[in-house]
Amino acid sequence: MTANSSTAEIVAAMRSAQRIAVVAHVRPDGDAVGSILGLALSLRALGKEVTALLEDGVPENLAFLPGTDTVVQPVMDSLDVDLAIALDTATHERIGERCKTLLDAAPVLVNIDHHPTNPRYGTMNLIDADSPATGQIVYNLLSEHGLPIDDAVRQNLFVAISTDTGSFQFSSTNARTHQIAAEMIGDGLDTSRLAQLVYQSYPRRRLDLMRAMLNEMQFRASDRIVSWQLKQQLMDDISMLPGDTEGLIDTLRMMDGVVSCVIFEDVAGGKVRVSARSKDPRLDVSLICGQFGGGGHRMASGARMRGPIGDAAEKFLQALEDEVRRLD
Ligand SMILES: [Mn+2]
Repeated sequence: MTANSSTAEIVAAMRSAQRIAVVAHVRPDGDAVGSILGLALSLRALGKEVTALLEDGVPENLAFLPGTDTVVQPVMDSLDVDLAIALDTATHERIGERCKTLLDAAPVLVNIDHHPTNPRYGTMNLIDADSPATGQIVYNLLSEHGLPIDDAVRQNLFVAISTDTGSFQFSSTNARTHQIAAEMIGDGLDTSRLAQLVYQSYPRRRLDLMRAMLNEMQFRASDRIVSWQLKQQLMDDISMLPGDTEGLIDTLRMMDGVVSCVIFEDVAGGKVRVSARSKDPRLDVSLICGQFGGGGHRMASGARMRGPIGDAAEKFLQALEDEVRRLD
C-alpha cells in the first residue's frame, strides 16, 4: 500500500493551485459536507477559486452550515481545475459517477479520508484511520500549516466531527478530538447553538420515521441484535428526504445488551442499503459487510445488497448472528 503523502506536500499542492475542486461522497453526511466546506472556505480565504461539488447536493438538515449555498451538483459539461480534493470518500467511485467524470481531467487528485479500507486512489493520499472524522484531519491540516480558520470554517469542521463521533461518544473519539473542540470553543465557537441545529431541529418527518422504527424494530440473538427495515412505502407515506435518516441508527444502540444494530433501506434499482453498527470492539461489522461487498470501519460499516429487503435482511442478519454468537 502506498504511503501517505506528508501534510506539507499536500498543503504545498493547495498553495500552488489556483482553481481547486473539493468533493465528497454520494448521500453526504455531516462529515462529508462539513469537511468539504471547512476546507473550501479556508482555501477561498487564501484567494483560491474553489468549486465545492456534491453529486447529491446538500441534505436539507445541513443547509444551515455556512457556505452550503456555494455547493454545486455536477451539472456542468466540464470543470477546469488544477487540483481536485476528495474528502471522506472510501472509494473513488463513491464521489459519484458525474463527479468522477468531471474530475477525471484534474491533473492531481488529493485523497483525504479516515476509512481504513480506503485503497489510496489519489495522486496524493492522507488516510488516517485513527481520526474519528475526516473533519479532524482537515482541522489538523489547516492548523498545523497556518491556513485560515475563521468561525465559518470552525462551524463546518465542528459539525463534521460531532456527527461522525455521535457527539463525542463513539470509541473512535480521542484526546485530540476533544482538544480540537476545546480550541474551537476557546476561539469563540458556539457549540451549543450548533448542537441544537444538528440534533434538535428535525422536521416532523424525522419523528414519524422514529415512531415507525420503534414500532417495527426486531430483536434477535437474545436481544443482542436489533434491526429495522425502512421500506419504500414508508418513505413515500412521509415524503422522506435525503438526510432524514442520518444518525437514526443511534437510537437502536440505546438499549443495554445490544451489541449490534442494523438498518436496511430500500434504494433505487431494487437494491437494499445496509448500515451496521457494533457496540463491542470484538465484533467487527466491516467484516460482515465485506461478505456482501461493502466495508467501512470496525464499529460502523455499510453494504449494498440485492433486494427484496426481507431476503437481504435475513441473509445479513444470519451472518451477523453467527458472529455475535461467537462472542459467547
Ligand atoms: Mn467520515
